[in-house]
Amino acid sequence: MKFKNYQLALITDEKQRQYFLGFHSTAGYVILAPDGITFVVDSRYVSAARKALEPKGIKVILGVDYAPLKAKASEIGAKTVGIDFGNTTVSGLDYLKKDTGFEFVDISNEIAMKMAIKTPEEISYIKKACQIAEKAWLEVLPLIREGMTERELANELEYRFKKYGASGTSFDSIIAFGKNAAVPHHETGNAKLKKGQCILMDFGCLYKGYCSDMTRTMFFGEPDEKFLKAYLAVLTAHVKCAEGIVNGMTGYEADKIARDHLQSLGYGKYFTHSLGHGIGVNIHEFPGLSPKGQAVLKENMVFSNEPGVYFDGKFGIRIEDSAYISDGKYRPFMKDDKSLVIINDGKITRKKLFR
Ligand SMILES: [Mn+2]
Repeated sequence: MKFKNYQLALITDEKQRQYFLGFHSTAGYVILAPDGITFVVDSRYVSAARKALEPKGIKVILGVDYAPLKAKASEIGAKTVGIDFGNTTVSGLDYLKKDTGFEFVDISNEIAMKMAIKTPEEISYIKKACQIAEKAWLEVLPLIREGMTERELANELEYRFKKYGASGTSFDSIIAFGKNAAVPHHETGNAKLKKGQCILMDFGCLYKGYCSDMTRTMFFGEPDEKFLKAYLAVLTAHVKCAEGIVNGMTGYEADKIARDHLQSLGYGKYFTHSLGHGIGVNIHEFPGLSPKGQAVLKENMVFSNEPGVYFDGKFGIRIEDSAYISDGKYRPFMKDDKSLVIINDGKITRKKLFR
């Protein structure tokens, strides 16, 4: 971190602690100083933290208050401390000011920018999280049966995440059958799968604290023309983004590739969310690929490409890969070609709609 108008940074957010330390805890705080990193944590974590972090040169202090922060500040003569206002509560900041007497400045943008550019190690973790998610998804396809509930399908998937080395899900899996798929963030429930319904699965897992994010829309039974046309539109929007997103483009320009394409096919008003979001220790982070996305996409940024169309009361389609920019170009972490999966009478077929 470059220190501008502050001399120390205080990191309190759980995911940001994970990012700066490479160590997970539900408590504690991190002090970033020009001469190194300090982690202050209670007795539940201190011995594990020392073992994991001291070999990396991170100092670990047993503590439950801000005394170590005050000591560090007086050691280097710091009066101004940077903190992320985006995840600091009003009461928390108030307490900090009174307790320490320091001045606090917002460093949310600097942190988001730093976290957006991934190291090779971070990319390898996200890649692994994507590989596990994709493998689990391919494995559950033969288990899909008429009458199965959304939750049952979610369970089959999530069990395999852990089986293949993930620590858990990166967010609550969204499994939506039929008209439930028209709600982009449907809450997975007890709906039973019927013939003639689409199956939308939006899921991801966590590997060494890093997220994957993937969505596939399949069909159970025989899809009609309306579904096939819409699927092809979303798939071509996805592929156009994969081919068109390059280093130096803004999030707005990336989103516009999909938006313009869907608009030209008459689906503009059914694409009701943004194209994508950054992915890291958080499932949603900087940069946004949206009509408001002013951020510039850069080498080693990781993000989702997830165009979708939603027809209220009928069905919804979303196709999502996690990807990153390398050598100036878009590189997906998923290997699947996204040809439509049709499950009919216990048989799985892949329908190539173009090329
Ligand atoms: Mn996503």
